Amino acid sequence: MTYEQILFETKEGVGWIRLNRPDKLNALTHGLSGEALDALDRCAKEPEIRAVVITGEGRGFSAGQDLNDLQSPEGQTVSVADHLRENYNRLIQAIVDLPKPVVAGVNGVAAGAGASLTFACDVRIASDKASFTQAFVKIGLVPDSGGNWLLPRIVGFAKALELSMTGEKIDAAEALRIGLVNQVVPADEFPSELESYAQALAKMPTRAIGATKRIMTDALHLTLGETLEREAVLQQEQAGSEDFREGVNAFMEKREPRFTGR
Ligand code: LHQ
Repeated sequence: MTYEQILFETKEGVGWIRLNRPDKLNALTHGLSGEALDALDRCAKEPEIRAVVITGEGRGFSAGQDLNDLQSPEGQTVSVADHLRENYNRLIQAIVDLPKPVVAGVNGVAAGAGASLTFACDVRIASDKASFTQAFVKIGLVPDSGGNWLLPRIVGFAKALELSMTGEKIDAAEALRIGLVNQVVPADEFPSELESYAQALAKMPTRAIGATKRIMTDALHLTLGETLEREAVLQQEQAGSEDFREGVNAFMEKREPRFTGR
């Protein structure tokens, strides 16, 4: 697939997905969602990719649904439910299911489904120019793209509900204070910090990270007993990995481990 609305490259173990409609603050279209989904699929399948970054070109991360793109190519108004099923639901599920770490590099404003996209990622690194708004309510909609499931799990129910009912735009400092982002970096250092962060993740034991992500997400709806059993099975799998052998050997030999993701 050739990409027109995203940029995609692989660099030193990191798959970079850059939303690329800067004039529209990377507002999401059907085309952009399809391209991002294709790129995520490549990131999942290509073994040399061991961490993924989703970020935005220009001054925005993503302004959410492109409000000019709610018609089919034939000019018909599309069913919103079908639009969500076909685009955002698949995108959010693909990020959460991807068995590798996914970092949102939040360079600027993230609104509506654009904000949900960052919530689906495992880590949010923000520029001090970033902001977040659950913009849905401002146009008479409910949060979508997993916002009702993901945001309360990140910041807690009360804050998630408040942000969703008011649509208030919060800046990076407030996002850090409420635990919505993991780190805030000055805008001029943001590209290099984001790259270093992602490269460090790409050198870690990828399989263990993928499994951690999976079990912690599953544990949200499991009992303690079920989780303990799931841990036993998953740990057995990890114990057969090359990275486990390397990790233990490196510890014994008092040297830095060289993980390969196998
Ligand atoms: C945009 C957009 C945009 C098009 C800025 N579309 N052009 C799912 C299924 C079906 C239905 C609908 O929704 C959904 C899920 C959703 O995501 S709903 C939420 C949709 N998003 C919004 O309602 C956010 C609308 N945008 C804004 O509130 C502001 O633009 C934010 C707060 C994001 C940024 O404000 P500013 O920094 O002041 O920038 P701006 O407003 O001046 O925008 C810059 C340009 O981007 C401007 O174009 P122009 O040609 O005038 O320079 C905007 O029209 C365009 N743009 N968001 N969603």
